[in-house]
Amino acid sequence: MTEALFTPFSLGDIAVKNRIVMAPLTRNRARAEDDTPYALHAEYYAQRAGAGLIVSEGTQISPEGKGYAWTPGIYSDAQVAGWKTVTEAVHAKGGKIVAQLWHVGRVSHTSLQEGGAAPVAPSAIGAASKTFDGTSFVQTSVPRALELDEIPRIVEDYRRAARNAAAAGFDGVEIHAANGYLIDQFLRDTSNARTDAYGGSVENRVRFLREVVEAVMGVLGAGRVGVRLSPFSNANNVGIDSDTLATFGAAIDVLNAAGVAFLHMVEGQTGGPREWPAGALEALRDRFKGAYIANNGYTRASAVAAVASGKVDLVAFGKLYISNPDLAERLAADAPLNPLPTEGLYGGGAKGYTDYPALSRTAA
Ligand code: 8OZ
Repeated sequence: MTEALFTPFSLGDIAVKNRIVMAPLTRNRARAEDDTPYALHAEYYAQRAGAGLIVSEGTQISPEGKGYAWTPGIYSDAQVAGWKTVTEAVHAKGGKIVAQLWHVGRVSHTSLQEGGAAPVAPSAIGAASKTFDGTSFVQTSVPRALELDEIPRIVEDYRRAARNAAAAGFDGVEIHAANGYLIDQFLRDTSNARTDAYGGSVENRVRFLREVVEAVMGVLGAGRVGVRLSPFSNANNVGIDSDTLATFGAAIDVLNAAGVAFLHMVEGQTGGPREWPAGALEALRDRFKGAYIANNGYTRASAVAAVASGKVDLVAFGKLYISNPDLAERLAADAPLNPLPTEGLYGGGAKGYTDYPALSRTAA
């Protein structure tokens, strides 16, 4: 029998050939002069088009949204042209790909910001986290708090990014609201100390998420928009909200009201232990009405079981997709996997990026 993991599905208006998702992976290989993806990226993503859905690496919606050296953007015409070569290559191989829209907020450094400016965040609270400035890992800079009248400008940056994603031929977008970046910084009371309409109560802290979702949906339609959350993760030292279930329950209610196509959940600590207070993940998962993509430490067996349970619609694999370009095909064949990579993760060129072997037809 065919396990449900290998059967087609529709996330809103995005029809996929299987339930295997390539998770977003920051690889820091954009062209240094203009943060643009190019032919190398097209080859990399096309190699991975056996996934039902690819979520692109985080792509900054504006220069201000950048937090690391050599991450790609989606705000300039050159970037749109670069991404177009990527989406065409993926589509030519029968894959689907959404753009992950990213603003890092405070997880940045003055050396990465235009004019050496301070990064922006809901509040002027620094994160005990590091970023990569192109030479070394450096402590992130203390941000400045956004003025109330600047927030609409950032929402507009998301709207422009959504238009650009459509122009570049993406099948949709994933709004990155996880891992301690800007939207997550607004959600949590550890990083948001605002006293205006965007801080304080849970309703106020989910306001920015709602406005971003509505702006992006207005461009693409809700059926092509998803959101990534990581309620139990302390990624980038964002801090654990004082009432995770209330805050993220309200965030999920925003997604339900908007009718977004999918929720992509980092289950537990990002890239770490699958830990959460008993029942809390399940409560949030079951609260969401659209397609649920589970992520974090899944194996073939646990992914098969999760989708078979009917509680999970798709499973996203990150690390395994680095060294197994044909991961979906290997899982379907129950074939051996290449070992996890130990170098070449961030920065560089083809080495450790597009040079991982696929199974030969005969071996399969
Ligand atoms: C690893 C290195 C840099 C960025 C995330 C976008 O955690 C990232 C990221 C991961 O969501």
